[in-house]
Amino acid sequence: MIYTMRQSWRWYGPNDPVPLDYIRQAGVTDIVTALHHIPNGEVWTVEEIQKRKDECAAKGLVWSVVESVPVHEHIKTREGDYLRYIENYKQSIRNLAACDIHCITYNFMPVLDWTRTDLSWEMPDGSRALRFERDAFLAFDLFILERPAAFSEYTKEEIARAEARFKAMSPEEKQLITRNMIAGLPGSEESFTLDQFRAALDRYKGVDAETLRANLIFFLQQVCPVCDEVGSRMVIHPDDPPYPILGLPRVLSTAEDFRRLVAAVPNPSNGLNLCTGSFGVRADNDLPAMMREFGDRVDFVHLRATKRNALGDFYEANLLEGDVPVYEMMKAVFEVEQKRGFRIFLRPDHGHQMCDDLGRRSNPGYSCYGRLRSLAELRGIEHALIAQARP
Ligand code: CS2
Ligand code: MN
Repeated sequence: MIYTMRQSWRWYGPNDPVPLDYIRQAGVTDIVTALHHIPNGEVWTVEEIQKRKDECAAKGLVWSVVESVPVHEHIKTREGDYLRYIENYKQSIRNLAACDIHCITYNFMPVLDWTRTDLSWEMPDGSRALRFERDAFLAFDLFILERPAAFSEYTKEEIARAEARFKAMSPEEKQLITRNMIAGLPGSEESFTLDQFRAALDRYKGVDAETLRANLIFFLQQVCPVCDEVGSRMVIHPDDPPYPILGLPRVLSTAEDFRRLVAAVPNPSNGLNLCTGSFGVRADNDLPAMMREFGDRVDFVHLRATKRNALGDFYEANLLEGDVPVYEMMKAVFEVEQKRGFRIFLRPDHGHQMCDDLGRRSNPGYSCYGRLRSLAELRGIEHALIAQARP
């Protein structure tokens, strides 16, 4: 028997411009979604979960992965009502298991989920990509957000470059970058005004990386026993980008970060969502090696390729043209699957806006054709791996 990837696709629910009918035609079997309408910290009830499951089932699709049950900010800083939020989280885990959903994605990034300066960067072929431009990001941090500590965190040269970048920005560009940074990308359930954003950052003043790590460990020590009991797994999504930004601490950017997490919480339910696009922004992350090392705990993989330059900018490239060794990665996934006798959930992560995606509303990164293109390429690679594995 050959174990192959469980082809999955992220769907934002009934408001997603890419409907289930299209997703079905993409040929996937499994849906990755979340109950985005339930406020962060509240319990996901069996009724609400089942309702969403039924919607998927009506189209012949199975909701099997949650991305994400959001972790309330108070759990990350361990203050306020955090114990109640953890109890609620446990209840959501039990309720999801009751509906036969056992793979739960989450992240532990303070304040912001993923961050990009440009959501519609034109590629030479006319398609549009997500991009992180370091000078523009610094310009936002120093001269729009005006975060006081920022001036001591960057070098003189960086500040000078950011200032030049800022001065060259039109009012529209300033507005757009502000919106991209704080208005909330899909998946992040939070959006802010500049003042609210400053207040949210301020809440992390006394929280350094070791404190945040301790808070993550505490959280997992509470929820993992529940997962072990009901046969579920928490899979953490890496930081994006995988280094500190805006003075915020980071705890899941490298292989060593996950190693430390497993050492602290060895429960089998402590798992990883290996997102190649996020980890791949760092040249020191060896993705296939990470897949092999952590394979027993990786139930969910995001495939996407970023392309970085020496300045610290990166953009989301065509799947096979970025810095991510996609073939080697797929090979590692395939090997782990045979070793475990387990089919890993795998989805194309962000794709370009291309063809009919252009000029249509879509959640940034989650257009239809761009992801179809990546999925087709991934399938091709797996198809070849299967052929080679046959006796
Ligand atoms: C993003 C994130 O990289 C990604 O897939 O879409 O929003 C991701 O879903 C979360 O960080 C997971 O908790
Ligand atoms: Mn991802």
